[in-house]
Amino acid sequence: MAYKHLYNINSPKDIKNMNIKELQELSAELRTKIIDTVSKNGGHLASNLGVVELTIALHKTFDLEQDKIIWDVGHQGYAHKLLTGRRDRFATLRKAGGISGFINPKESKYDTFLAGHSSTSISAALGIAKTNELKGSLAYTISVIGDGALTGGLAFEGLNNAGEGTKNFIVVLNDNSMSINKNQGSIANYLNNIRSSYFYLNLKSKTVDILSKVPLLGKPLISITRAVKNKVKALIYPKTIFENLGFVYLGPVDGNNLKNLMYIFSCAKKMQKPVLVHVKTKKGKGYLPAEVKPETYHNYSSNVVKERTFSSNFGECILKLAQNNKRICTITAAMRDQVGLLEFAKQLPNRFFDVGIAEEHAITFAAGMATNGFIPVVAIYSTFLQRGFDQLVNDVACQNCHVVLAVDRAGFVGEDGETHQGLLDAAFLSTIPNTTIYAPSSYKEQEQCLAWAISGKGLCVVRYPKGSEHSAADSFFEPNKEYLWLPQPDKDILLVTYGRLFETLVELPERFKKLGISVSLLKLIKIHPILDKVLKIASDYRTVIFLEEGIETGSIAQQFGAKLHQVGGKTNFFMRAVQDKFIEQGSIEQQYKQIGLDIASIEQFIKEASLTVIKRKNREGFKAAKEKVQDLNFKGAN
Ligand SMILES: Cc1ncc(C[n+]2csc(CCOP(=O)(O)OP(=O)(O)O)c2C)c(N)n1
Repeated sequence: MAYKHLYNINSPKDIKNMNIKELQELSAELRTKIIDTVSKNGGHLASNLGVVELTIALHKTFDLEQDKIIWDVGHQGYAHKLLTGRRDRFATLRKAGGISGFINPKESKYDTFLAGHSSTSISAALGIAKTNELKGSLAYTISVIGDGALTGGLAFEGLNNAGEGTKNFIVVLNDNSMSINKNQGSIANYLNNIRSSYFYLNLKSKTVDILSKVPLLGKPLISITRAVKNKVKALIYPKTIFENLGFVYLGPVDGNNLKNLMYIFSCAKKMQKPVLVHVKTKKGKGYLPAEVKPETYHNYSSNVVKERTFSSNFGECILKLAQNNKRICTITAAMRDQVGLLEFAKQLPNRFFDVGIAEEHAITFAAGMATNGFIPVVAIYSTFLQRGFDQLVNDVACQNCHVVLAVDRAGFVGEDGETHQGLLDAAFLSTIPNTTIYAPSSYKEQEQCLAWAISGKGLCVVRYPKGSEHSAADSFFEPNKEYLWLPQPDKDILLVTYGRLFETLVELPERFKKLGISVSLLKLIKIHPILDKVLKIASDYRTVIFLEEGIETGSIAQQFGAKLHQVGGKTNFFMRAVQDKFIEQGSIEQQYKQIGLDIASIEQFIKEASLTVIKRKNREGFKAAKEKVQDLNFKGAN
């Protein structure tokens, strides 16, 4: 496609003089660019296609040099990025060092507030609006929130707070009746009811269109008609929940119609009260496969996705377990398909609960079920579980409820970047009393860990990574084992790890054998509490190296090292984990490399640790040992 307009737009001011026809052409160009890029790089295709007109209308109506848009979740910001000076870098979307797949203030002054997790935009926007008032600024603050994100409790905390007379504060409810899957719950039903009055505003804008063409009489007639219509509306429709919360409610309006949108936003600007503009958009708009199956194109992956994954395996295993145990229920917070529960939902619909984007609720809801004799299994991404920490502590663990967590996407997640990494769960979950954590690295282990968790006590966690098992994973499965120890004759070095990192290490013992260094492997499957047996094994080694795909502070590695120290002995302990930082987007391989957990860096790390071993073994001085290692230069190691 030849781009007529897109390459002339370098900042929001560049669309100010464009007419409606040009803006419509621009919509088509933005769609082409988005489809083209996402087909190569992956990304949130359907959500972005749905908001193209909405983005243009916001950019056209507001002055983004002072007004601020806060995008909820921030997954729908591609058109916004393309219109705010990032067009030429857009090909790097979701790549290491490139443009983030989410709104990110590090990238642009027009990205006001970092997002990735849902339902935060109203609170954040309100913080800005209130402090604008303190500053005496008349700038507008606009939160754009989806109907899915609106099911998150935090959104209502924000609405509750905002309704009290905040000026120049606009919430745009981007309603496409979809979360990732069909939106669930009473809020979805409620919005559906409002939507059935959809013809009303359409009619109104058509009337405005027609009347405005009548010479002289047109404008006065419009205002009379409006007054009558408002009266009629008040008679027919009860107040919306938003009006009851103190907002002026405008809508619903066709959110893929630029004229309608620009008209309604210009109305919203005139109100001296907080306004909620309800726009109805089509998810996937302009790309038929995404319009028909928006859930498939919600977060499209350009990588070949294997059929069997830890998520799908979880779904199969939990379905089998639940078919034999009527007390098992599953819970998801709006991620049914992604966590592998589609089949469960079909087969056992009464024991499947999609609670919407409501992770805190999901956990306390599970605790309630547990107190009533059921076994709830909450399937949740590691990153979103962070939302439920207090609920895990107080509602689950403190009263020792038996709740199972199936923690998906534990570890690096790749292209979704820093807001979606699953790097904290092992650390924070292991601080909670009455908690057991398993970290399977193969499908068979996952099945076994789930069975243990179901028959366990207290908070039982099974955490597993994004994607599929390692091709060698299956061969290391040993039934009923909570750890796997692959010893070498000499107790020089013990590599300890858990999860998918293990299988990448299995060739190292052979390589080091050639160098005269014995490297044994220990894989933890039960990672918390740390087993005494395992500590006993480790304490016999001269050097223990713990490798962990998680944050270092509070890590299992740190705890392991501390316990090893308590046990006594002369073991040298080293660890490598993610140090105090957020890991940006890239491929999972690049993220391993960044942290020094790729195989070459691990070899180097062992090499450095080997200095100590060689020094002890040969009773040589440090310098001589170092020379020896350099001399070896790991010939044949690659
Ligand atoms: C706290 C949290 N839970 C889950 C998600 C995963 N997630 C990303 S987008 C999305 C659906 C959002 O639906 P909606 O707000 O209606 O936006 P749409 O994609 O339909 O435009 C979900 C569940 C998330 N980002 N944050």
